[in-house]
Amino acid sequence: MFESLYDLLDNNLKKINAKEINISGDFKQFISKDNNFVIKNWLYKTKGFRKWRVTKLDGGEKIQVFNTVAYPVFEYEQPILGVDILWFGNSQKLLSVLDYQPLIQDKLYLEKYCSKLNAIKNQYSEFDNTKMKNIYDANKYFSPWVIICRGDKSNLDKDLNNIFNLFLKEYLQINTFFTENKFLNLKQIQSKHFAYDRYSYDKDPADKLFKKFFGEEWTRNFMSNFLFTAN
Ligand code: BLA
Repeated sequence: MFESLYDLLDNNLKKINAKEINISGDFKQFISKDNNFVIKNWLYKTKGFRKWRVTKLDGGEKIQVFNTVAYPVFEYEQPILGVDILWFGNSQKLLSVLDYQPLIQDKLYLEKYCSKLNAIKNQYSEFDNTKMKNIYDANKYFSPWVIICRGDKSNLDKDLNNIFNLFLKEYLQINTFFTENKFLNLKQIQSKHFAYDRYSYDKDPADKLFKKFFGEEWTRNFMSNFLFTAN
């Protein structure tokens, strides 16, 4: 599932000359002992991005996940791109979260780098949700315009591809036309990126799933050596 999102991303990565980086076989693809869950990962690097990772989890009817995070080079203060899209087949529920994850909560920074999100979601009313449960702190690495949809099959079929497409295009524009930092210097950017990984490592509810599907040892390795390497 989510092949169309993957293809969209792949096409855009090709356009920006992203190079695929080799990753260990255990991360490339890992299958649970009971054969019910398969996780696949990809890692890229390109001019404006020091790390762009993609994860697909295929758990059949139970769960499908498309997750991607783009870390700009430390020279650019632009937000980190974060996408977490989950389909729960048994309950037929979609959770999709897309954000330009801000490094700081300064109003002018948010306005400059994140406010385009508002224009995107205004076109898709069912994705116009910003309310989070309390897994993450909404004021830490999330923008005021984070796109959240708790929806169903109709949202999945109808709007998700268009939203992802717009979301990606706008974000890549910021990167392509980046000129100068106005809010943070290189050292501060680096430290925010590290803190983002540390924070996400601590908060991401994915590790509970991974432990259940793929075991403690693989999960620990995957969390620190693929998902959140800078923590
Ligand atoms: C929520 N993400 C979740 C949940 C799970 C995952 C199980 C809870 C689902 C629920 O509340 O019903 C699962 N996260 C994963 C998996 C991966 C993962 C399998 O990272 C695999 C790599 N999460 C991110 C990124 C963002 C993000 C980059 O990884 C940023 C956009 C957001 N996920 C995010 C948010 C929630 C969530 C905000 C909670 C939604 C809410 O509070 O309503």
